Amino acid sequence: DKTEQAKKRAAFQAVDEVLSDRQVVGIGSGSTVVYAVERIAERVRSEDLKITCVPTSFQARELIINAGLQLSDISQHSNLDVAFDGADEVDSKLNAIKGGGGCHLQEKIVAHNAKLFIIVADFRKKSKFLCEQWKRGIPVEVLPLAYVPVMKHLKKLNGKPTLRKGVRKAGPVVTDNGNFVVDVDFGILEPDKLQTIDIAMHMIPGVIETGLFVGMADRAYFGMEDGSVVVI
Ligand code: DER
Repeated sequence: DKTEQAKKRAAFQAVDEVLSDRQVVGIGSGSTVVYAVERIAERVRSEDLKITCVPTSFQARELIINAGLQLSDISQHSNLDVAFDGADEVDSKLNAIKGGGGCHLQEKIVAHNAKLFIIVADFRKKSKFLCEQWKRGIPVEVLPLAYVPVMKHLKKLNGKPTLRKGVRKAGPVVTDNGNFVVDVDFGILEPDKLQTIDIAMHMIPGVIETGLFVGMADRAYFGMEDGSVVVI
């Protein structure tokens, strides 16, 4: 369908333009990055590239293994050449909301330690401001024992926090790191407000990481509905 084709075109173009031999590559989480891994594996085989992959989640680790790519970790490769990842929404200044899949903690660590952080997404993620289209709030990874006071402090920041519940699992979602996810709605977020909100959330003891990727992305590839790919 249109969205899957858009994801694939964005991911393939990003990999074709950025991937080169002997790189250490961060592999993000979600459904769009699946196409990036598909293209990386294709190029590794056809061009005999030496690529080392660092995962950002259990899902990413499985993707790397199943694609037959070289698996490593952030301890052995803490200076990545590039990280490819999806996003829930990207604004015109390349700020992003991530964590829709509950994997933003490891994604942010990998993105922060990559020379180039590349977002691949479909047209639904391209916005002027954050939370214009993405209406599920900012994902925040929270220490389980502290989630009640953390929710209280997020409300004091004028956020509307919701503990993310499992779908086919009773009780809250538990991340790959054993923590909870709280989604916080702050309404539409202009770029110049993001840093302040991100820092304020980080100051709450028990908040482990937020899904606000402020000024972290170097480039974003969007697969558009008309079949084109827009790069910002
Ligand atoms: O959870 C995440 O951060 C994912 O990268 C998510 O934001 C993108 O998932 P998608 O590619 O399935 O839309």
